[in-house]
Amino acid sequence: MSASPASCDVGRYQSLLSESQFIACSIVAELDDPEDGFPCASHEDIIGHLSTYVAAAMVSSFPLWLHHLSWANAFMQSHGMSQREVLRVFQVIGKHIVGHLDAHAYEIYDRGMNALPTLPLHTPCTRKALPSQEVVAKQYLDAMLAFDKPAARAVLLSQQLPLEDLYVHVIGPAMHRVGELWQNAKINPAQEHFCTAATAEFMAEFRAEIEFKRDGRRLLAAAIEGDYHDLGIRMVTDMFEYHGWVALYLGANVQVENIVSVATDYDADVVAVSVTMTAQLPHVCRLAQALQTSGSEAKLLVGGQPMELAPGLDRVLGVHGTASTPAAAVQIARELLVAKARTC
Ligand code: B12
Repeated sequence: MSASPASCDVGRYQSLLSESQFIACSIVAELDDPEDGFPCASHEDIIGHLSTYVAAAMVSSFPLWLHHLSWANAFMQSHGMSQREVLRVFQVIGKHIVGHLDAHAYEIYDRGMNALPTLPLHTPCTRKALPSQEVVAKQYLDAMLAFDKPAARAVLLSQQLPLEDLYVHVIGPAMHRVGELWQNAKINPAQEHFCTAATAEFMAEFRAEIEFKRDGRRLLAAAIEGDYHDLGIRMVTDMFEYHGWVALYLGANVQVENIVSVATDYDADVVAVSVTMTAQLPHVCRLAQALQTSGSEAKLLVGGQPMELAPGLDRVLGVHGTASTPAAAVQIARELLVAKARTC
């Protein structure tokens, strides 16, 4: 099983990417016009919209762009902007980028603009606990939002669930719900930070219980450059270790060049990379290309939110496989290695 060559073309958007700081300044200046009386949009926010748009266009994915617009619409309105103001932000962005895009890329932007006024303000969380675990996930969430760490820990321990179930059906849905509450301004960032920190601590505690029966297969795991979300890839790594793999875990925001050099030096069988923010997809594309030219024989698995939102993205990015749960990731890795052994 070999990866198809990437069909994402990072170079095509280079002018937009390299000039995005400058373009964002012009957009912020236009939105900030005092005569307009319009609330200020931050430079950081505009860069976020621009880089997400470029990434979605680069992989020709309207669903990824629509998802971002939907997220931004809900986020901006729950933080005090009107629908008219949200529309204006994206109109001004469109005006400043149109000269940098070909017709196909601009069509994706334009379709999004047409859809924007019709997007629902509440997009329910897609990551649901199994009905049997819903109560547990809710109890865990409530304890964490109340900053009650002992109660949250007790909820997790009370069920004696297998690690995969605990991760996928309790902790995962609870963290996705934390994101939804933050997005809709229902909790403050400190609560979100506490939930993440406490969850990471619990996961470290459970990991210490894993009985290692190592069989020599080697995993290298990281969250891609620019991406600070690392709980998901930590779960994936734990599951590989649970199944006997030796894992080298590099954490969040790891530069493409470093992933490639460690994959070669460490002689990884599989490189597992997480991407949560669509804006970081160009780095995944660069990684797939760099790994291929490095001579490393490692298979590249990529997972995370955009991979779930846009089926087939693994082929566009030129990676070997994707999965939405840790156990499925281990299974795919096994299959990739079996297929590799057959072709050797
Ligand atoms: C905690 C959190 C943070 C923390 C992360 C800390 C950490 N150490 O991870 C911090 C505060 C740093 C953060 C920052 C930001 N965040 Co944040 N964050 C979250 C939150 C609430 C939880 C993430 C999480 O742990 N999820 C639980 C894990 C288990 O789920 P998962 O990642 O989906 O992983 C599963 C699968 O995808 C899969 N998987 C994952 N990786 C891999 C890899 C492989 C190889 C495979 C096979 C499978 C696989 O397996 C996992 C288990 O099933 C999410 C909400 C959400 N929907 O996830 C928002 C969320 C992702 N963040 C969001 C945003 C906007 C941001 C910021 C831009 C906010 C800001 N303005 O600063 C920044 C971006 C920073 C960056 N550049 O990365 C948005 C993204 C919106 C969008 N447009 O998509 C979300 C969705 C919140 C929301 N609803 O608005 N965030």
